[in-house]
Amino acid sequence: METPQSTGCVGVAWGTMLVGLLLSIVTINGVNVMPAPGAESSVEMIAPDAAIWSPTDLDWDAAMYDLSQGDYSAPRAAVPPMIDGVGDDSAWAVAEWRAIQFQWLGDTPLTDADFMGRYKIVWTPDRLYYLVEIYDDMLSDVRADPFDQYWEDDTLEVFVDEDQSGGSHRFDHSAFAYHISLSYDVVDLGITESPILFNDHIEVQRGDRGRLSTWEFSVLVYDDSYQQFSNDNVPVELEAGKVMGFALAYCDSDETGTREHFIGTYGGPNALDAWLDAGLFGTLTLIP
Ligand SMILES: [Ca+2]
Ligand SMILES: [Ca+2]
Ligand SMILES: [Ca+2]
Ligand SMILES: [Ca+2]
Repeated sequence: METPQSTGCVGVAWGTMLVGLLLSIVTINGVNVMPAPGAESSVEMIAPDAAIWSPTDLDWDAAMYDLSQGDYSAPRAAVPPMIDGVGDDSAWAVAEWRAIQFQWLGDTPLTDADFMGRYKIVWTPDRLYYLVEIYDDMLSDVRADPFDQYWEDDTLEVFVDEDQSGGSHRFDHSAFAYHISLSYDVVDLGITESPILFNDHIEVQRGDRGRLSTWEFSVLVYDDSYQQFSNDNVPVELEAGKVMGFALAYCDSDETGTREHFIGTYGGPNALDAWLDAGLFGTLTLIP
């Protein structure tokens, strides 16, 4: 990863940019937390406080970039984390950081000033829990419609393949490719080959401190028997030793209103095809 030279130009750019956070924000321990879904997806552009949180402010261990190979061992949470966008829960203390570092898409090399990301995962029998920290110089969501080119706005993608079957999952539920928007809509393609909302699968809150966003969320895990039009789907009960396919990725849109970079938890020449092929995912192992 490159070392940023300056972020000053970004601060200037913000002065001329439409800045509107139409959703109300609450503050927890000094962290701005986006409210739960319910309001319209009306975020047009969110301006982080340029005065704080440059990449060099982050005390992130550079060694983590060498450790991540796209696999993760998630410890069981004795006490489930509170989904509030603040990562101070006891459960997170026992999980290790891994990096979101592989550039899957983008014409220009990624820089630390543009994007950095890391994550932790823990579990309970009921859910997976994720803590994801994203340093992004510009949060951008220019489409209020959650189905309108949802991958072109800033979006966190969560890939889950319950039985690690791999293979195609584009229009079925052999695996899920949840796209979480800045306003908490969760979208994936359904069996009708159209995007649908899966907001009931993921509970999420994001805390923003300057340009550092802490995404904290839980995921209900469904297997490939999931029925899109049924109300009787039952999440899988998780247990130690379970192995799943998983990945995380971030669609980074800044000035252009399109996905300028796409950064994931594993690498490889066909990494970008995660939305088509679950065989590319890393391995998530649940440990006691
Ligand atoms: Ca928390
Ligand atoms: Ca960026
Ligand atoms: Ca599967
Ligand atoms: Ca961005």
